[in-house]
Amino acid sequence: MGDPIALFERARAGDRRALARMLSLLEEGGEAAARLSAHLFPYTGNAYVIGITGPPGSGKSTLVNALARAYRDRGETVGIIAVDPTSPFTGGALLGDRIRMQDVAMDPGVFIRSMATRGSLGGLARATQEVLRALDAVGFQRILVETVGAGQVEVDIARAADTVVVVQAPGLGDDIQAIKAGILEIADILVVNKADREGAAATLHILRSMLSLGQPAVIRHHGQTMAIQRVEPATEGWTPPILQTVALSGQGIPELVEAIERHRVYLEQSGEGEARRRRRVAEELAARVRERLWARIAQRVGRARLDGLVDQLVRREIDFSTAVEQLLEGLG
Ligand SMILES: Nc1nc2c(ncn2[C@@H]2O[C@H](COP(=O)(O)OP(=O)(O)OP(=O)(O)O)[C@@H](O)[C@H]2O)c(=O)[nH]1
Ligand SMILES: [Mg+2]
Repeated sequence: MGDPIALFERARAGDRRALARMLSLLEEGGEAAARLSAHLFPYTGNAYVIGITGPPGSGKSTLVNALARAYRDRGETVGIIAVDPTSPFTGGALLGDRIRMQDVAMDPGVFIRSMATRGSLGGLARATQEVLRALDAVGFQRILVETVGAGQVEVDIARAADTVVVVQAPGLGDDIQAIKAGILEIADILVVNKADREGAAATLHILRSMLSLGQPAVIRHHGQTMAIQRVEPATEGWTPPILQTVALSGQGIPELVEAIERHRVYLEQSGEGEARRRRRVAEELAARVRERLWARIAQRVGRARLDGLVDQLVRREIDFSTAVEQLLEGLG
């Protein structure tokens, strides 16, 4: 029971409770988690990951529910990760997600996991990656990751997907302020959800003009908030389509499924998919090394001495290079 490898085997065989326990173990971290993570790593890399991000209340969960149903209709299994950066585990948002996803929650081909921040946001990003890989390893074919596109970490989590769907809704994203947070530049597909609501056309129009990236004049005209060039230049060959959906009724969902498939084919044929995967692996490797090294240094040097160095920096008694040298001294 306690053996994490045995847990993995049971989860792979379809035991949902074993899977849930395995995910909790991975989230907790520590030695058993590291062993488990290493063990399942060779089994990963098969799932197709779709990130769904956008402002609170734009209809992400409803959309995830509708997408999951569409994939189930095609006979595919679906893992869902709902990342909530602020609510505690017992919070309302989680409950809300459960209710909104109730439809698919009863289906054995669907597994839903909600994640909440415990500790740092960086910890959340790492835990999400672990959970994602675990769902991949046990064989879920599609993994849908929902995050609120509020801060850098949420954006980073979404960016780790193969296809990133950015959701807007009328009244939420009508002004450019609401759309600025680096969110458009990660979109492979844009969705104006709640197309049944008033103002959908206006939102669509704003998004269209914001995405007319071929025209730098537009960007300069609006200053910094309009700096929406895509972060990844290698995706130049893909123009993000802008779709309209009514997630509640399912309107526009087949078109969204099709757009995701087109993006998938694009990623494959252009080599961009492989390039993205490499880039993500390299980024995660660097992040993990940084984290470990910093932990080692902080432990070796001790809180008091670290604080002392910060004090000295604040008072300009030493400079950063000197402080870094002192910290790295004797690290080997
Ligand atoms: N009119 C209309 N309402 C919708 C549509 N899609 C979702 N809603 C409603 O909008 C509200 C928010 O939907 P959610 O799916 O929870 O939105 P969310 O983006 O997941 O919200 P958070 O996770 O809290 O950020 C719910 O009351 C939904 O029923 C739609 O297409 N049209
Ligand atoms: Mg939600």
